[in-house]
Amino acid sequence: MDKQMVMEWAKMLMSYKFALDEVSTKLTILNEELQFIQNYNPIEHVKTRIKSPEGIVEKLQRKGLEVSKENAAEHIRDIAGVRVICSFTTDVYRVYDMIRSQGDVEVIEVKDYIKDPKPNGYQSLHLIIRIPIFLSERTEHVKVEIQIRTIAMDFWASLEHKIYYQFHDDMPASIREQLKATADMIGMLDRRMLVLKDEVQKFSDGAETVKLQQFPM
Ligand code: 0O2
Repeated sequence: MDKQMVMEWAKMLMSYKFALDEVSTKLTILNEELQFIQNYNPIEHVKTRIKSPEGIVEKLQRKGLEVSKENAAEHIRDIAGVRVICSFTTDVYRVYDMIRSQGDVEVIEVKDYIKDPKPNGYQSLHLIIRIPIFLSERTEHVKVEIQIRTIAMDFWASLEHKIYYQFHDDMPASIREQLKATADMIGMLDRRMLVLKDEVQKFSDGAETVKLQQFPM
């Protein structure tokens, strides 16, 4: 890359960084508002990352595309990535609903790997959104990939990612099978946790009624 090209790529990546800042702020506002009005926050934590120039070049080459800024912007949709970690599966869809109902967010694609897990067991809800960022002399519309999943799904995906990088496409069948079995356990764990949450909720609703009976308004 010559100096001019490096400058152009740096400028492009800056726009993605601003898009990540915007999405992070949106998520923080939603979480803090729900904490305030319902004493409940659906988001455990948020991680953001910008794909490295090397990662972008590698993905363009893998897709058989010429390495250019234009191709990157058009074909690589996860240059800006946000990972939202929730406690429960219901929170995942709640966060999705809140994101898609924002006026300046355009949802381009949804892949629901929770409803239909990948053959290896991977579960997560993936969105590609486009949001405007307002610069000094123009407005740009930038794509951001958002992965929303539970703590349990994230635990599995992080470990699977490390194991995958050790073997790439040569993963021994026994390891693949064990990973799939653990992914099924993760699904079961999330369903059990949801049942438990509903039961706990019933207890706190009951406690609330008792409190109201003791202190009539
Ligand atoms: P990294 O290093 O996390 O960025 P596309 O990006 O749309 O061209 P694809 O595969 O159709 O390609 O997109 P998809 O299915 O939405 O998955 C994109 C990202 O989801 C991956 O990015 C991973 O972060 C994550 N992901 C998808 N499948 C798996 C999986 O089986 N295991 C784990 N651990 N993560 C997965 P990258 O660019 O591959 O990697």
